[in-house]
Amino acid sequence: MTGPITDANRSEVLTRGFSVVSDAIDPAVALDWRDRLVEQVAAARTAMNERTAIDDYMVHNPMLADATFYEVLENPAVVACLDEFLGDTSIVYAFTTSSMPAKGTNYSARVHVDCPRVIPGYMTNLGVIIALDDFTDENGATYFLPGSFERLEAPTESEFFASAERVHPRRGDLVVFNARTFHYGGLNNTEIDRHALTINACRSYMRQRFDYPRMIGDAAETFSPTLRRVLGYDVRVPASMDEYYLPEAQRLYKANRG
Ligand SMILES: O=C(O)CCC(=O)C(=O)O
Repeated sequence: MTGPITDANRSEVLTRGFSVVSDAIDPAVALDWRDRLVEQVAAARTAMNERTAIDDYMVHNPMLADATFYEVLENPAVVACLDEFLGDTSIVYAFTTSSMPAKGTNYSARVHVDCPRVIPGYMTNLGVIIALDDFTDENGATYFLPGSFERLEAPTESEFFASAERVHPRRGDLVVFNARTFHYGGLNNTEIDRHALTINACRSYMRQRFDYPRMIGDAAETFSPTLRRVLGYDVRVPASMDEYYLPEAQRLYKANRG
């Protein structure tokens, strides 16, 4: 196993549902991603309409408008988390950022999970929050309810807040969590927006929120094998018998993908 994940991280994710992986991304790189995200949030807000308003301060698929964000999806520390908890064939279900506006919050400010199913003893989805700012109680550090990932019923707000803990990653740290863990985005009481990138990863045989191979198309010809894997290029489904009988090297759903 490469990457900054420690035994403590592993054990916390498996028993409590979440953990902060420290020093995962070079803070200078995270700062560059932050600057780029600020531009995307501004552009998304300018283009906002009735249907997209629910996602205010949360940008879907930032790599489509700025290819730099593909780096996030193949970052070794991020991929190490996916490999660790979902196996080395796992893929990205969604790549959606989360910014807490100054003196405000976003759609994540509700008791919620990022995965609809519970299979006891088996994680289907992993959340990775990449902190682009230091999270503090003042700027909206996320709340998590320890050990809640096998509950079927959502806790009430009062039950949630009685036992929830806040996470305080620094810029470049990751918050890694079983996506079934109940959590809540905080309120930013400062004058400065707090930014983060969020990835939800799933098992190789599950469907993604977006059909990335169809969305991205031939541009992926030059992508690394890791980037192609996480985007789902190795688990595409044939649309004709010719595609089904393609030679091994060109197979759409590669062998041993789960
Ligand atoms: O940005 C945050 O603090 C929370 C994000 C969140 O709740 C989510 O991605 O589901």
